[in-house]
Amino acid sequence: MQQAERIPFNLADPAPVRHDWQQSEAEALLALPFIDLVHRAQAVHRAHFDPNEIQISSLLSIKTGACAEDCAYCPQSARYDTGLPRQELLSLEEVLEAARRAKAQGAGRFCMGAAWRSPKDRDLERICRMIEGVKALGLETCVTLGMLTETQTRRLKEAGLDYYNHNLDTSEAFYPKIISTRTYQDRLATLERVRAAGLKVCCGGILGMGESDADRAGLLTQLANLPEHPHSVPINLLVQVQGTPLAGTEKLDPLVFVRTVAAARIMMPRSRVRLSAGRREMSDELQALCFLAGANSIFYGERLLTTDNPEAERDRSLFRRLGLRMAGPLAGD
Ligand code: SAM
Ligand code: DTB
Ligand code: SF4
Repeated sequence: MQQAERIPFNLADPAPVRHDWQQSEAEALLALPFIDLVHRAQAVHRAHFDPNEIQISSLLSIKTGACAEDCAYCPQSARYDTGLPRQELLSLEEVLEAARRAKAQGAGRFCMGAAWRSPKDRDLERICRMIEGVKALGLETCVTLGMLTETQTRRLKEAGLDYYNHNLDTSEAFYPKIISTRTYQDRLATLERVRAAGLKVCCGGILGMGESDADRAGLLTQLANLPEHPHSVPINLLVQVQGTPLAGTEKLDPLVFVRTVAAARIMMPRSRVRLSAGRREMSDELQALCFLAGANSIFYGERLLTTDNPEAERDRSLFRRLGLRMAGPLAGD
């Protein structure tokens, strides 16, 4: 607690952008009295954003299941029997049809996810056509395809891609308990190639995997100390899927989830902090607390990649009750 009190906090300049966060500072932030923490986060939020505006992204799984990786949370790994039907790479027309529907529902960004360790060059060219087509509809584009080479990041940039999603998922210390088939350093190397190609980075993690406060602080410290803060920071709550090793993990205290959102807002003041997977399990009140703590983006639409998201009508009603507005298409960040 004492350490957090020493973290400079000036209401007149609440949100300095820093890249030199210490793990101990992040831990101290997470341990602040809840009201102090949320107040700080809301002050930071208001210094950079309209607090009543939420950015809206829609997700589509363009290649589903049969993934070679062993991510312990993921229903798409070929190593776990989750009963998920596999689906090869969708056609361009199928993707554009889904993007048109997302736009009609109010999405500003369309995110396409593929269950790959890394894309083959032949597949990447098909993805480039999808990016061009989605952009032509007037949507921002995001893809998440696994690890990339330098040439691949360049091809994606040339195709007009706006964002690349590649999560660190958790702290470096906890990571080996979750994934063994690729390293934390592999992830950092892909993120560096994405940044160097001039793509915007979308990078965050998952909470509720049995990690500790120190792990949550470690994840936020890694994210905030990247050469540039990620433009978008998805904070996912683990969606527990039967058949994955993490099914049955003890549920995270929802207030710890809110605390982590608040600390993310304080440590990455200009980033879009996205309340991502797991909203279906959250009450309206918990989501409202997350928005108060500085979350200002959601995934919208009935489906995430392979699991359910809240019904669009439930979200519209929540937004009405909270007086929140959806940021228009191309509002970006
Ligand atoms: N295969 C690529 C990769 O992993 O880099 C891209 C798709 S992968 C499904 C994208 C992200 O979704 C993962 O990094 C993870 O953070 C998130 N995710 C996957 N399964 C999840 C689950 N059950 N609950 C919460 N987040 C999940
Ligand atoms: C992110 O951080 N969360 C999204 C998106 N990036 C690709 C994925 C959530 C997946 C949840 C489990 C599923 O639906 O398969
Ligand atoms: Fe494969 Fe991505 Fe799932 Fe890991 S998170 S198993 S890489 S689809």
